[in-house]
Amino acid sequence: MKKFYITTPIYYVNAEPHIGSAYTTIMADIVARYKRMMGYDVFFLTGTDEHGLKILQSAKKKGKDVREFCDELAGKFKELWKDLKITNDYFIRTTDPDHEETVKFFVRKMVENGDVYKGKYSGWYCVHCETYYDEDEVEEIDGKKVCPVCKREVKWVEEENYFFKLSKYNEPLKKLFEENPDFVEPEFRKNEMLKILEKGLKDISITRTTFKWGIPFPGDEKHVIYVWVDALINYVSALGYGRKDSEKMKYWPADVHLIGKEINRFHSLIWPAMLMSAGLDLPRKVFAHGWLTVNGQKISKSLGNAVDPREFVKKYGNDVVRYYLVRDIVFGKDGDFSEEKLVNRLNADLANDYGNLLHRTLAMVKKYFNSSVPSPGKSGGMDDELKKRTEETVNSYIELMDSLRLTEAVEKVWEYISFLNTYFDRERPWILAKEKNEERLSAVLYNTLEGILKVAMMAMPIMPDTSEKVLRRIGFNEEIKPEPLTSWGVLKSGSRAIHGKPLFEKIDVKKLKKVAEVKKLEEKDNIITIDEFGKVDLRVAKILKAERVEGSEKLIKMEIDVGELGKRTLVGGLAKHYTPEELVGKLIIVVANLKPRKLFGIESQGMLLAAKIGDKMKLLTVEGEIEPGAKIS
Ligand code: ME8
Repeated sequence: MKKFYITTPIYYVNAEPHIGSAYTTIMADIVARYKRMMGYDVFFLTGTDEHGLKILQSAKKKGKDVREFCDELAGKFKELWKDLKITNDYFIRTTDPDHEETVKFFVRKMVENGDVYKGKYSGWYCVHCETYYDEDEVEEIDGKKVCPVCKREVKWVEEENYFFKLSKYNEPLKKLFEENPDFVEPEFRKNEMLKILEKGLKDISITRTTFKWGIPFPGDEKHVIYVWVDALINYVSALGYGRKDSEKMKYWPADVHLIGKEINRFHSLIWPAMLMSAGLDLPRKVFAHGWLTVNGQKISKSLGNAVDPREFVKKYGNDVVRYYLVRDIVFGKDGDFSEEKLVNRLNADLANDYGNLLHRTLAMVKKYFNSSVPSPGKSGGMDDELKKRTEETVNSYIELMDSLRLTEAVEKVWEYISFLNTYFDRERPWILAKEKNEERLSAVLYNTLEGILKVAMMAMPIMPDTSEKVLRRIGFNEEIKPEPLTSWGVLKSGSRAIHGKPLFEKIDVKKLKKVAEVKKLEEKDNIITIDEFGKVDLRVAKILKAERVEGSEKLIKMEIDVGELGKRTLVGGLAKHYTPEELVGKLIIVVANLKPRKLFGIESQGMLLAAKIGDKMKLLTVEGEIEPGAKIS
């Protein structure tokens, strides 16, 4: 069996997954499912990138232990992929001990090959991109040096580091690009790489000494391995390279590394050079897709537009989101995600073109053939054209999918759906029924069903649940293999067809816009619903003990009694307004169901309420005596 190995980038666990990471993973899943359908032995890898300064800083900011922080976020990625029905064969984490073993083995190979030396590094560093830059690479905004990719401020770094002789591989890389013109796609992305090679590659620093959150450099444990070197090796460590359990290395080299455009240089230049140094085969292709914006804006947490794909999956269904992404965002180019466009696609392509075709065909099979798939009948009308068109569509679909032109492949399928609708309209089965021309009636319905079978199969990698449903409805219950796609007349006459409900429900775009407008107004006026308010658990609490937090000018640590909820520790910024003695015995109001957070290493289990104006601050309390734990409503 022919093998096929596809990877996504391993995502940083500094934040929760969003529509951008979901996009790459869904596209990779489409390719993986397609290859499996075509009979390949597929290995599909995704995972998380967990070392380096960026992750360490993110964990610290949240007051969390870095390992726990990574566990939590890696879990969120895994969960999301499960919800999105991603069919990855393995999920790698760079904190896995197995990965560490492979990374050390790999780096030792590079050292043995004479490609690593000690030197002094000085230059700019972007923590967000975990990338080194030369003086002529950084940009300047408002007098500050910023990263050319993410535009965040860069830091000056001076360290004694180990270097990798990347410059030694400049010529071999040029040769690789010459001999494999499709090594990097799309072509304009390849040209960007060729320009870098023309300029000439410089050696790169591959270790850090100023923090410890990484894999120790073999032989000199003061250093940790640079996070990108550690991360790239995931593609072979997931297969067991350099370890006892290396039988999965049969999948190497990767057939495609699917990535976003901003990390192309790492995958198309640095990674192949590392592989040459370690004496491993090179990946067959790096495909760098474009960037998604949301309603025309860059996806960013600070803009608050980091779309959670689950929201849309819940509202419209997984298959609809997958279809929209592959159809509307031309694979390889930048594109924009918008709910309105998604709904338009749902209404036009899915409910109208596809759903209606199935619905009206099955309605007639039910009416005239008692829901049993009719016989192929007598050939005539546009039948030959339909067969020719089917063959052409299937052939170009296969060619386009194989060359990762995913959007074009889907377009071809929908052009074919359009043709099937024309066929149905021109052959007018309702007239054939009236005329009692049973032979032609059964032929037209059979052929349309057979066409729908091809559609369902071609759409299988994109909309797996819908395709399964459609196949069941048209009476095709066999195993999915390439043959039913490439040969005509596969449906068995007499099998049971199921009419059922429409495949997709249409959405009223006008209503959707109104809902969005109301939501915007509410957000603007800070209006919340009674349900949202109801989520806040406000309670009366009694302060039992209070003391200043050492090292902090503002904070006071308190022990409070919240009645039925028990005793708790609370940390509040009260030190400039109250002495600890004044606080003891007071009845205060607290938010009792706030997620605990750490302040100065102390876990605060709630928040107290106080009124504040200028420098003045007064605690909220209750009139008269009441038991601690009393609910406020
Ligand atoms: O770069 N549009 O991880 P990362 C499309 N850990 N794709 C997007 C996107 C957007 N707006 N935002 C993110 C890293 N992506 C490294 C990779 S690999 C050895 C190490 C996708 O969490 C896209 O695939 O920053 C991009 O390359 C990747 O997420 C970056 O993920």
